[in-house]
Amino acid sequence: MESNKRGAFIVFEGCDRVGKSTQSNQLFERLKDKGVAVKKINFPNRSTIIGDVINRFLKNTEELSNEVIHLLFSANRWECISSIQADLMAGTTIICDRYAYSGVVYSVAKGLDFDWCWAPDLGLLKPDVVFYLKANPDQLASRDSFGNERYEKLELQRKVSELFDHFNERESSYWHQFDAFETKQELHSKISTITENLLLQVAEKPLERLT
Ligand code: NYM
Ligand code: MG
Repeated sequence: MESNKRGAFIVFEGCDRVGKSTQSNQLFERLKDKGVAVKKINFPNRSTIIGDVINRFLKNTEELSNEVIHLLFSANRWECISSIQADLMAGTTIICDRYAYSGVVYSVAKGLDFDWCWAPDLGLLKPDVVFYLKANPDQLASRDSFGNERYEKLELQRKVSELFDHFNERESSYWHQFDAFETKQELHSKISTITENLLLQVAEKPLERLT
């Protein structure tokens, strides 16, 4: 029987190595254990043709201009959006590691214009909630070393962090900021409480678009 209650669209955002994957996986496991229909996805989605180009760019085996890679990251969301919408409308909750906000902050950190960067993502589905894990990148660097991917550099992460703060203020009605240095368990418990309340309300909330 098809559920008439849509799923929730949940996004995790934050700098590299801040713990998004850990927290999104824990939330996914918890909802699954509770019998909630849930899927975990992430952007970039490296499994598509566009995602493969993005992957090569991130691994430094492909050079692309700032504008071109920006538009590919956005296109990578657009190519997945109809399947995300279908899942949500069928009652499946989506937990998404990074979304359009990452798209904007990494490109603006490299020097592109904010409005130009936001434009290609206009009209994508708007998340019901964004969990923003915040940490000072200088502290993150001492906690754990960055990997070899493009962007995993302290100077850039400092800019990225400021730009996420800007989004957190601008989109404050559905963003929740957390201190990434709280224990995994504390974070998980706060995030779960907000999610469980959201799941009760989501039936009455129409899906919106990014504006
Ligand atoms: N990234 C991710 C962007 O620059 N633009 C985007 O639109 C998205 C979704 O990709 N350093 C960057 C941020 C990360 C990198 O993501 C790979 P992850 O979550 O570290 O695998
Ligand atoms: Mg990363």
